[in-house]
Amino acid sequence: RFAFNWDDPFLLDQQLTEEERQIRDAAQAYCQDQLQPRVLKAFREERFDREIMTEMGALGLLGPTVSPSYGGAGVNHVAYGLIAREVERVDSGYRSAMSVQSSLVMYPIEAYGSEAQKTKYLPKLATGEWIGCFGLTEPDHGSDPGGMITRAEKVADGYRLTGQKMWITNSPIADLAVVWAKSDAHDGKIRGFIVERGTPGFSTPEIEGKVSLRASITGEIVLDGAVVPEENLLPEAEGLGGPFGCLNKARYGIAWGTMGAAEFCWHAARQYTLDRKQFKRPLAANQLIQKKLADIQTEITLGLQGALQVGRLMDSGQWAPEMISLIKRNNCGKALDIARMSRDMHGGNGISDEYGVIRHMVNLESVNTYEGTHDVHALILGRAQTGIQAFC
Ligand code: TGC
Ligand code: FAD
Repeated sequence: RFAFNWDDPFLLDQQLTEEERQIRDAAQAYCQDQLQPRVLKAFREERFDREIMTEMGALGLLGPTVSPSYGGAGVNHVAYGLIAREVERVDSGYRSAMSVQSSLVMYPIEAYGSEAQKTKYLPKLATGEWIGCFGLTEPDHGSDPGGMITRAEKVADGYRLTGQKMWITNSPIADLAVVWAKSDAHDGKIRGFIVERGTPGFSTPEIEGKVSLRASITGEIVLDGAVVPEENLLPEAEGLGGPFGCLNKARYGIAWGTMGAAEFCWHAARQYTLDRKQFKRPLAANQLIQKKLADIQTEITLGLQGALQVGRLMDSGQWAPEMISLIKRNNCGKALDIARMSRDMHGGNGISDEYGVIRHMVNLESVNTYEGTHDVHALILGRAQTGIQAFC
């Protein structure tokens, strides 16, 4: 009889290449040695340590799919997913910082930027010397970014940007922002602009009091007539396809990342219920507990297998955005259910931040909402199979 591996039932490890395993192991060692010991305090104090970005940069974890000519590691999508899984095993907030920098800042500069923009920005972003943020959401336009009111007006020396972006990961500490605005000079079409810190009229007030993702820093972007030079327009992106192209990459990473958070909760619940005795025997001896563990194991195994398959399809150029909606939606939703279940299996201890599970649970509430809510991805999938657009 072939041995069953309880924590890797479908032998995911065996489906990876040697290089992918090495990248996963290096990311895991950093995350467990350097991030895990910091996260409790960071979450309690609602604090993001700036040096995490330079540490990640030194290990090649920022913009890992970006070409080495611009400072990236040039690895495949599966390796990027494996990194996201290891970072989010510690905290979704750390994965947020990493994936915004990689997929929402470095990717658009590489995919839509001029040669001068790539040379100027990507190497500094890859090392973490510079931090970037991505401004799409507005106070009155979240799920419906096409309704944005931020405007770019052509002026002699470039573009004047006016508007407000809301809920922007990394913005208070960002050295540059990739901002999406409707441009008068381009028939009102959405265009992307690189706005550097220090530009008059550009400010990034912090949003405080988050109950979720407290180890990640979030803010607004206020554009009060901020003028950027002509060369800061991303030349190769026009329309909503520009920001959505970046979201495809980030949503894919989230599908892997959430499985890392779920795995943390699973392993914690298994160990806790093996160790804790009630009614003179381990909690894990009860059928109800074992059913929960079986459900968790099943969902994580299937979720990881789905993420791996979509990664392989992305690497071979056979992917569609709807595949990403499917795994982003399912893996976020399942991870949130698993974190809640794990919290419950820890009893009263489960509400203490010392055990980590309630931190993952509240973090995953944000992850289920950002990058397209759970229901918005259902509507994308509903449209794809009925041909009927339900959201407007
Ligand atoms: P729709 O008519 O569907 O499409 C408009 C144009 O965009 C193109 N497009 C895509 N292109 C590439 N990839 C995709 N996934 C695409 N989806 C759409 C489409 O082909 C079309 O192009 P064209 O040339 O024909 O004009 O647009 P809609 O306005 O009806 O869209 C509706 C909907 C619901 C699908 C969309 O608006 C949506 O996805 N909403 C969710 C918004 C969202 O995800 N926001 C994320 C903000 S960033 C963030 O949350 C970062 S958190 C990061 C962290 O901390 O980790
Ligand atoms: P709404 O769109 O108002 O949705 C509210 C509810 O209504 C949801 O349940 C939604 O599913 C539902 N709903 C909406 N439309 C429909 C419909 N047509 N049919 C049925 N139900 C519908 N954005 C950025 O641009 N950059 C970032 O870096 C970034 N980071 C973020 C970090 C955090 C911590 C958070 C919480 C958000 C972040 N966001 C960012 C914003 C995020 O993408 C939005 O919050 C998300 O897209 C949802 O938009 P909303 O909050 O306006 O909710």
